[in-house]
Amino acid sequence: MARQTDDTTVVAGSGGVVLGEARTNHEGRKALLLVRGAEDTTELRDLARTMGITIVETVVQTGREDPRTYLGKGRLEDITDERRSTLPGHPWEGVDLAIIHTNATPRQLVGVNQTLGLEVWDRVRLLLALFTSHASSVEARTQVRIAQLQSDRTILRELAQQQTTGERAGFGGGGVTALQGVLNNLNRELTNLRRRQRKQANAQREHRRQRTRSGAKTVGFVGYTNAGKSSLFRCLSGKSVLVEDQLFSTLETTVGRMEKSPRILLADTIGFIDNIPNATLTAFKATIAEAIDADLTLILLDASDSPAEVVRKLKTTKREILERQAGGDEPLEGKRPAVVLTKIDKISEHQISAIEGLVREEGFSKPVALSSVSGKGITGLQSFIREQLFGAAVTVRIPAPTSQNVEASERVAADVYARGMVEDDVRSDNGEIVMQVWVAKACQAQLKARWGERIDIK
Ligand SMILES: Nc1nc2c(ncn2[C@@H]2O[C@H](COP(=O)(O)OP(=O)(O)OP(=O)(O)O)[C@@H](O)[C@H]2O)c(=O)[nH]1
Ligand SMILES: [Mg+2]
Repeated sequence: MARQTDDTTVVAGSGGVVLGEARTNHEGRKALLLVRGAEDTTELRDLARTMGITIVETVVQTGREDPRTYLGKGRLEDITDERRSTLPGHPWEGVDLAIIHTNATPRQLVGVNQTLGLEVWDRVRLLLALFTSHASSVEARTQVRIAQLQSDRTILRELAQQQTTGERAGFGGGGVTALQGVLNNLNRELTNLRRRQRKQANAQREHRRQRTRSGAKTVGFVGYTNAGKSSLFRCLSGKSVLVEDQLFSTLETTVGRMEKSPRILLADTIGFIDNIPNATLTAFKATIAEAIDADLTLILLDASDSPAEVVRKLKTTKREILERQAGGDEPLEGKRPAVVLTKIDKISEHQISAIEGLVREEGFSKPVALSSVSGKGITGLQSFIREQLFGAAVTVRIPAPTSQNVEASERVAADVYARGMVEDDVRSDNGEIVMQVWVAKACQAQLKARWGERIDIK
């Protein structure tokens, strides 16, 4: 999708709400942040910083949002005047972007763009730009592009609407027909991308099915962006994935085996963020599915967030999982997600217990608390995962074979491997086998029924 065609990159009208496959690197850009009322802008600033964009000034206007221009026409005109009169060295010099703090309507995006003559983003367009610059796999690029085209389409429709009602002059001189042409191209690309995404999702589902058939179990990591999912994944799998102190470093799902437990697969995936419109979120559903439809879903919470924030994120994540399970085609048969508290090296024991209490109040069992940096709690989590998936560990003893059944021991051992997860396998000279195995109660019963005297499970 590095391809850049004239028909997808569209600068709408003068100044331009830039649509389509525009630049992917925004490092070094300067922006004005437009805020209505007393809103907390921390998250948006973090997102901008992640992309290397400097917010040179925050323009705040009290009162209610203007449906057409967000800040109000007067205020926008003041900004334009100030921009025109900036002298060299002024902080506004080189500003080529205005960011609306919240999710704006297409009408507001077009309105602000027309008055300021600057490229305009709202929160969603900022997220999409960030996703675009972080997307490295075909899967991630496909979903990001779908989300972006959907968002562009709403703006094109707004422009078409304004033309029809005479609010706006022709589009790039070509009028309604040119605009329709652009919309048609966009729709065609969307159809192709959706087909591709369906294929990818089917292939992914087939992979999952094969893994299940081979007896492997999957653990999915779900949580907000920056919760520490990739760090934990790296800790448990030894596989290197991108870990960064920035939002949305991970955009696709990586599956790896848990170290020393080859039959346990871990799925690291994209994180959540608040207030993403459904249309945008839908594009990422296939990716998150891997983690949510897992045999065991772990909700990761950054324990160094404030307690109120931890609870809020837990509630949202839980709701997302339940919604997804209800709407999914593979119901989870009563599998309950478990909670993991991350980054406990950053807080005190006292704070950890307080957060554990809050998690339990939300109806979860005691969370596993750990740090991927200090390593504390990691073995605890490994045991927890094995126990959840395979039941408690048992000692399986296969007595030395008698002269009548020389091969039998190997057959029994192979069956144990097939049903459970063998951690330790000691073979004595006389042919006796003793293994440590994580195996579900039902499978233990099957083993006993099948092999009788030839197996001993404790
Ligand atoms: N102190 C401390 N920092 C951690 C720990 N785990 C992760 N971090 C840091 O938190 C930041 C985010 O970690 P990631 O593992 O990339 O988080 P993520 O959930 O995969 O984030 P996205 O992929 O962006 O959604 C990084 O700077 C990590 O170094 C931990 O246990 N302790
Ligand atoms: Mg990650």
